[in-house]
Amino acid sequence: MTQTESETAKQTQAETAQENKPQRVLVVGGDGYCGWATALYLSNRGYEVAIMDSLVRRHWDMELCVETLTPIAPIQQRLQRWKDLTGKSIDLFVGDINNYDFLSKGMNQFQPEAIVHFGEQRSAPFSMIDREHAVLTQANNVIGTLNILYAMAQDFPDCHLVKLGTMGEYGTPNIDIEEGYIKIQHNGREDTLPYPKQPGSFYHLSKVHDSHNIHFACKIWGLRATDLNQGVVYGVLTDETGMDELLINRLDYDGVFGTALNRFCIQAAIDHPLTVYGKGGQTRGFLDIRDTVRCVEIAIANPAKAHEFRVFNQFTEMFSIQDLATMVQKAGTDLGLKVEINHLDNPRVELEKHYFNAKNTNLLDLGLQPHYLSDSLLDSLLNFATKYKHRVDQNQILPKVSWRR
Ligand code: NAD
Ligand code: USQ
Repeated sequence: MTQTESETAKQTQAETAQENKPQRVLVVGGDGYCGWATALYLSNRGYEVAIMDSLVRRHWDMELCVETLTPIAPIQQRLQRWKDLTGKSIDLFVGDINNYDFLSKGMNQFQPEAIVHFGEQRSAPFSMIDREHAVLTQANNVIGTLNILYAMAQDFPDCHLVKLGTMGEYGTPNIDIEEGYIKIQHNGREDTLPYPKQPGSFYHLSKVHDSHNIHFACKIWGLRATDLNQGVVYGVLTDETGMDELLINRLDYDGVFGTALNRFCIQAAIDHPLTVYGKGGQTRGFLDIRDTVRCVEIAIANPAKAHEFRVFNQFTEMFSIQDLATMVQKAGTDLGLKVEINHLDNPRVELEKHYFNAKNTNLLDLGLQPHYLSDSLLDSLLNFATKYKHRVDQNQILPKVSWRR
């Protein structure tokens, strides 16, 4: 072999090793509901994963005197159990991404090729409690994301940011909802522009502010980012979190952090009437947590290009709240539960009857095979809720936060 041939062979070997090297993914917010399931899923799929989390969500739970239905172990114990079971290590960085020094040091230590950013205050009712909670939500979310953008621009310009946004950024317009952008003709001219945003809480607004900041950073610094506008997530078990009691995921049912379908299943399990707010005609996009983790992997495996700010609507089905309540009632009755539906005065200011037709083809085109809401999933969620129903605090079921002043 000539010297040139041997150098070429070495280079090819190095390139192959590089290609086969597991991708390093930093999961910010990896101690939370979506983040924990995603971190384990990616680790199981061969990615090198690190979790960065301030554990502030556990602190907010304590402040509100609420607890997940499922007893979740401390993050260090969770990770040790994962390692014992699978032999796979997940690095842990405990700290607040609002602290730029902490964030930048952690990123430089781990050297991420992709960052999945779940690390925000994610409850609409929490953000509407009072001025302090609105400010906390927007400061926590907007500054954290801005810090990530600066850290990427400074040291990791090729890293791909996969950011969790929300379908709630769009609100409920009387036209079809596109994926991030809309073609508009105006006075004889045409442009493709960011889709208009009409969010319904200070939390949802924080996501809109994030989206604008990320879009701008991609434009001026050439960063690459995918905004996953996720709908309401339901379910609790994934292949990984179901492996062991110590790996169990959180399942919120309280009036602040609990979300619609999960709440309804737990209410049915404890014989509490389902809490439909107002007429229940509010329609939203929903998805199974097993699809959340897969969507994130799809986004990582198909990265955005430099300068690109890509938006995927991440949900698999649309339901009205009344539809969901009726489905839970039927599934519960079949299991021998007595399930009533209550229509409460709506604590939120939102349309209870409206047009809602959102596009969601981007992730499907990249290979997402959805888990649709089924009787068997509802059965398993109801059985799961029944197993842990002794942990329910009945005082935390009814909504206590009002949007009105
Ligand atoms: P979660 O509250 O269970 O988890 C969020 C995690 O982020 C927590 O562990 C928290 O400690 C951490 N965190 C918050 N602020 C942080 C900070 N400044 N620094 C470091 N860590 C911080 O929430 P979730 O339900 O897993 O949601 C995750 C993301 O997905 C959020 O951005 C949310 O807006 C989005 N999302 C969630 C849903 C849903 O139905 N759960 C739907 C759509 C979008
Ligand atoms: N609702 C009820 N009864 C309940 C709870 C909720 O009728 O007991 C109604 C609400 O009024 C609302 C709808 O159900 O119309 C959804 O409320 P939710 O609490 O399930 O979800 P939401 O506040 O929108 O927030 C959740 C997550 C958030 C995410 C969002 C996605 O907490 O992080 O961004 O879902 S989306 O809804 O698509 O914006």
